[in-house]
Formats: sequence, structure tokens, C-alpha cells
Amino acid sequence: MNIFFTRKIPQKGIQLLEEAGHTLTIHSETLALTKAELINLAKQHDAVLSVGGNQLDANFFEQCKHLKCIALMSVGYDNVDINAASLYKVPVSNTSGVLSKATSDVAFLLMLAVSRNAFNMHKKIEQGNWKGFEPTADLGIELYGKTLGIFGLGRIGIELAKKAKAAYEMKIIYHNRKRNIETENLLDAEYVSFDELLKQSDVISVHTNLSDETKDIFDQTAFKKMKPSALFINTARGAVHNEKDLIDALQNKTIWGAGLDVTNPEPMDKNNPLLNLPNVCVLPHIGSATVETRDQMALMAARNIIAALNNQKMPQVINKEVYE
Ligand code: 8YV
Repeated sequence: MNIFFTRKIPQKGIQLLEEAGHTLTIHSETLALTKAELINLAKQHDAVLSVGGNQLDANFFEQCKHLKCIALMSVGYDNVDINAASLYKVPVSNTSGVLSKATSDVAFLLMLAVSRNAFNMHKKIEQGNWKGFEPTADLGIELYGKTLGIFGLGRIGIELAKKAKAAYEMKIIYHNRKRNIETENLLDAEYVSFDELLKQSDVISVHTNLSDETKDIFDQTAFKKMKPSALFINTARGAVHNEKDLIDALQNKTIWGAGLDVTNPEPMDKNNPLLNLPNVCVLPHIGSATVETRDQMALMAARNIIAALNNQKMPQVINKEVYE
């Protein structure tokens, strides 16, 4: 059958699909396709492997209800109208599980980098400003024994909590829509309200999905409730924090620093004021970007397509209701 890829994926995934006898069309340019271009291409194929934030809205599914499946090469699916996919009986799968370790590594990296202002220190040398030893300058904040507040304690948050406990004996608190006693017991974590998460955390790390409920939830009001020494880390989705309010909070020293692997929009403009603030580190959405993880993601997406094209249930299907 014919499969359309919205971007080039690691060879292992391509090979698996070719060995299964499918014909692949790969859009290998970095620039994302427009909605109309994607609909037009999807109409000529049996399945779509979607990488990156292509907006698959109700109109897409209405026009492409012939599709046997959509396989996302991501855990997040905020770019997909899942209700519309279900309405038109198109199964959609994601790659949940395989990227938790790599993404939590980036959250951990940002925590450390921001707590010691590593990226600005690099810039300091680059700009010729390292003049000598200054005992009271360039001081960071230590993480040992501090409180890590996780907003959205799922697979990625659990991996981060494990590292923070093992390396820094951090106390773990979390806020989710629902309490998860099993995870609490595993991590010795404490469930708190969103307000308490803001007030008690020395580091807040965001691992929630993006929804109407979580969009802009970290706004001026939220930042004002945080400690002036607090770090804000987001490796989930850029729209969970309000960028203008975050910039104000950093400029006014309402909070101490921020580490972002996600921005809104992506890519971020090179003149964005965040890039010139102290105690800030911004990365270009590299959470899952390791050779090992991207191979696993490509293989998982490919296996899901193979299942769907064999009229079997996709192992990582999101909208299970299509099979009922
Ligand atoms: C992906 C991600 O690299 O899985 C996710 O949700 O954000 C990243 O791992 C990105 O979405 C590309 O599809």
C-alpha cells in the first residue's frame, strides 16, 4: 500500500515498511506542509506517518476518511483532532513510552544548566568577559534536597523524578488532573493542588499534554505565586506557558530562571528577548532527539502502520473507540 511521510524518519522505520512491501513517499523538506498540501497528498495515499506539528483538524479527517490510519512519530497529539478522527473511523497511534528517558534527560539537563546559568557562562567567555576569579559573581543555585514540582506526572515526569531523587535527593510533589496512588508510592511523591505546587516548588517541570485546560496555565498569576528563587522548566509544549508573562517574570525577578525545550511558536525567532536573559536556556525541541530514541520512535510508528494496513489493531492506538 502507499504511505505518505510528512518528514524523513530514521532508516530503520523506512526499512521495516519497505520490507513489508509498502510504497513510501517522503516529504523531506524542513518546511512544514500547508494544510491544503497535506490533504492533497493524503488523498493519494492509504496511510500517513506524521512527524512534527502538522495540524490534522476536522476538515482533514472529513476529506481523508479513506485513510486506513495515521501514525504519529511523537507522544504528543495536541495537533490532531482525535474526536474527528474517531468520527471518521481513522485510527491514530502515537509513540508513547519510548521517548520518556531521553525527554526527561533534557528536563534534567535544563534544570542543571539553569541552576548554574551554564549557557550564559558560555556566552560570557565567548564575548571576552571572563576577566578573572570573582568570588561573589556567577553564583548559581544548588538542587540538593530541594523540592521538584512536576506538573503532569506521567511517564516522562516519572523518569525525571527518579533521576532527581537519585542524584539530588529531591523531594517530589506533583499536580495532575487525577491523583495516582501507584506512582505516588513508587516515587514517594506527594499530590498537591496547583497552587501548592506553585508555592512549594524550587523547580517546576512541565510534563503535561497541551489542552484547553493547560494552555497558558503558567501565566502572570501563576508565576507570581512561585518562589523568587524558583526555576521553571518546560519540555512538554510551549503553549502551556504564556511567553510574555514568562519574560516579564524573569525580567522582574519574580522567578529565578527558566529552561525551555519547547516554545510557541516553533521555531523561535532569533531576536526573542528570552535568549538574552540571564538564567535562561532555550533548546530547539530536542527532547527525543537521540539516535537510540528516534530509532525506537520510527520503528514503533512503522509497526503501527503495518498493523493497520494488515487490518489489525494498532498497538499504540490513541482512539481505541474506532475498533469498538
Ligand atoms: C517529537 C515530541 O520530536 O513526542 C513528542 O510529543 O514533542 C517530540 O518527541 C516531535 O513532536 C516531533 O514529532
